[in-house]
Amino acid sequence: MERQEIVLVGAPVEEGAGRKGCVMGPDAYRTAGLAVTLEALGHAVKDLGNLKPAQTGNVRAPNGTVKNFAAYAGWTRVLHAQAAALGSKNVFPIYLGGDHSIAAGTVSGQAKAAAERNRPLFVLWLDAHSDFHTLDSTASGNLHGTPLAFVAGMPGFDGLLGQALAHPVTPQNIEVMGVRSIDDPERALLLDQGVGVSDMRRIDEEGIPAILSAFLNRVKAANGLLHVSLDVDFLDPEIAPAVGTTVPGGTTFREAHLVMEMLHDSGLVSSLDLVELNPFLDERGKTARLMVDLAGSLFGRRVFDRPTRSF
Ligand SMILES: [Mn+2]
Repeated sequence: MERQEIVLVGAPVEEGAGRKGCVMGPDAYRTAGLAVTLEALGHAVKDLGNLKPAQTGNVRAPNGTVKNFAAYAGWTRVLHAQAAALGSKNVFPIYLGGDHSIAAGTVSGQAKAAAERNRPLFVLWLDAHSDFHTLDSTASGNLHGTPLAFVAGMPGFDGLLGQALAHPVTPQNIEVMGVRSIDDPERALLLDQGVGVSDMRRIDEEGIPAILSAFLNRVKAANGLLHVSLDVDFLDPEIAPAVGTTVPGGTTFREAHLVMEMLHDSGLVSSLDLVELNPFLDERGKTARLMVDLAGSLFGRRVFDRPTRSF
C-alpha cells in the first residue's frame, strides 16, 4: 500500500465531557503503541506532542447551561489552526483526544483546508451519540455533545472561533453511524438538515458493507476528502469500557474492524480523530489497545491480501 506521512497531534481535553479522565487519552494511545503499530505497516509517523489551548481573553458562555465555554473556545481555536495547516500539507493527521469537543476544531480546520483545495469535505461520525446539540438545545451543558452541529454550520456558536465559521461542512456530506442515543432536539435538527444517520438498528438490518459502501461511493463521486471521527462509545462497552458515556448495544469487534478495513480499501480517508478514551475507566489498557488496533486496520493491516480474482 501507499506509504503515508502520519502526524500525531495530542489534544488532552476533558472540559467538554461530564467526567474527568480524557486528559490522559493522548498518552494512553502512545503507551498502547500507536506509533509503532503504524510504523510496522510501513508508514512514517511524527508525533507533535500535546497542544495547549489558545488564550481567549474574556470569551463568555452564551447561556448559563453550557459548561467550560472558554476552554472549549481555546481548544477549538488552536485545533482549528493546526488542522487547517496540516490539511494543506501532504500528511495524514491523527488527532488524539481528549473528549469529542476537539472535533469542533479538527473538523472545521480540515474543512477550511479542503475548501482551499476546492474539494468538499465529508465526515463519517462513528459514535453512540450524534453530538448535534446547539448551545441552546443542550440540557446537560456538556459541550462534547455539540461539535458536529458547530462544524455543520448550525447557528448560535458565535464566540467559539472569534469569527464566523467560513467553511462549514455540508450537512448532507455527514454520515453519523452507530448511534443509539439521540435527544429530541437533535433528532429534529438532523432530519431538518438532511444529515445521514445509520443507527444500530439500520446496521443490524442492512449491515456495515451496504451502508458504508453507499456513503463511500458518494465521497468518491464528489472527489471529496473524508474525515473520520471515531468515538470510543461507537464500540460496545463490553469490548471498550474506557468511556464516560457507555451505551449498551454498540458495534462488535468485527463490525468496527470491517468499517476500518473498508475505509482503508477506499483510499478516501484524509484525517482521523480518536476521541473519548478515558484511561481512568479502562481495564488493563484493553480499550486503548483496541483503538490502536482499529487505527491499524484503517492504515492497512490485514490478515490476507485479497487480490481481485479474474475468471
Ligand atoms: Mn461523541
